Amino acid sequence: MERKCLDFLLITMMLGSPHALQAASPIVVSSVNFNDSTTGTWTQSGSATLAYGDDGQGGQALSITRAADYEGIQSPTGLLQAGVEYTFSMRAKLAAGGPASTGVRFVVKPNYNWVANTTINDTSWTTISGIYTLPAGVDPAATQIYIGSTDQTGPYTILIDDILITRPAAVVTISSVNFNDSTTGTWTQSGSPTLAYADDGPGGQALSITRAADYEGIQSPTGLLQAGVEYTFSMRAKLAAGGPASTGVRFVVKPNYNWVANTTINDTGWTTISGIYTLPAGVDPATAQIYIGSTDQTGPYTILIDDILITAPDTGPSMVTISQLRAYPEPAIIWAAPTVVVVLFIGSLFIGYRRRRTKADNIL
Ligand SMILES: [Ca+2]
Ligand SMILES: [Ca+2]
Repeated sequence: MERKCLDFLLITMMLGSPHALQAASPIVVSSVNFNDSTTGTWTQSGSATLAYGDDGQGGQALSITRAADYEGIQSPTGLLQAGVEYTFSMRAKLAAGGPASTGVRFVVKPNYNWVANTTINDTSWTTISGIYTLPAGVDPAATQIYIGSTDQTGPYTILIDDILITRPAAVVTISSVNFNDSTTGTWTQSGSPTLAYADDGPGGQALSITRAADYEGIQSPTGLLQAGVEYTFSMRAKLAAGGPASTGVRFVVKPNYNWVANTTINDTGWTTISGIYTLPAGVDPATAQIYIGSTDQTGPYTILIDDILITAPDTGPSMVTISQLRAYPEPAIIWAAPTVVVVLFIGSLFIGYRRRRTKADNIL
């Protein structure tokens, strides 16, 4: 009974965060440049002879004299997590006096997956780069990356530099509309355009907006944005055939009518429109609203819009909306106080802050 009276925002504290994660600026997982004549957090693999030499850019590179394909250096274990797409890169070169070319790659244990296998030579540095996601069922704690190289007729020496493992930064999806269900989702009509749905190319629907004024199209709910947060706005847009050959399309944020990511689109292909935005100081977040604006031409014309996505950096504990909560099994309240409530879901622990109920809220 008590539970039905609760009205709170929840913050995910442990597992099972229900918000989507999207790519943003990358986070460095491991970086070794050898300039301090150490292998950093990486360690020797096998019985290679390790030394340091000129890296050609004012620092040091690692020299690996190796007699087997696994000999060189290896990362700490447990560097990688499941379900994350990592980017691996390094520079490599053969030392003079050995084979003229060989294959070099990253190898990920325990499955010995090769990543970015690349032929290098003894004349210049080659950048080796590839992406990798742990296979299903692999225990992330058991994973380890080493540098592998192709066996030749005898031992030989490779030079390695600038090992860099990155992962996408986690972001929270604030608003996402793909129109595939022939609705505008949580967004609503702005002005008096004619809205319709059309083929989006990848097998779904896009929104067709026939508009006669620069503000006509669709708009977000109000109160989507918070002060002091850098949001990324993106969408795809295209002009319908038979209208102008190009026009400007952007996001516009009220109440200050800030333009975000103003981009010229055409009627031949989809253009991705993307930009970052932070509410100006002094704007009441509750009044902020995003709409899609477009440049007036000589008369009304039609634009196609798809894949609107508003994201914010995931700063760790994050807000969960009531509608997301309702997708969870019955929660169990394990502790509550006037302003804080702790709720246990299956596999997840949440701490929420009670707030005043508003008309728009759904009650659990
Ligand atoms: Ca270096
Ligand atoms: Ca779509």
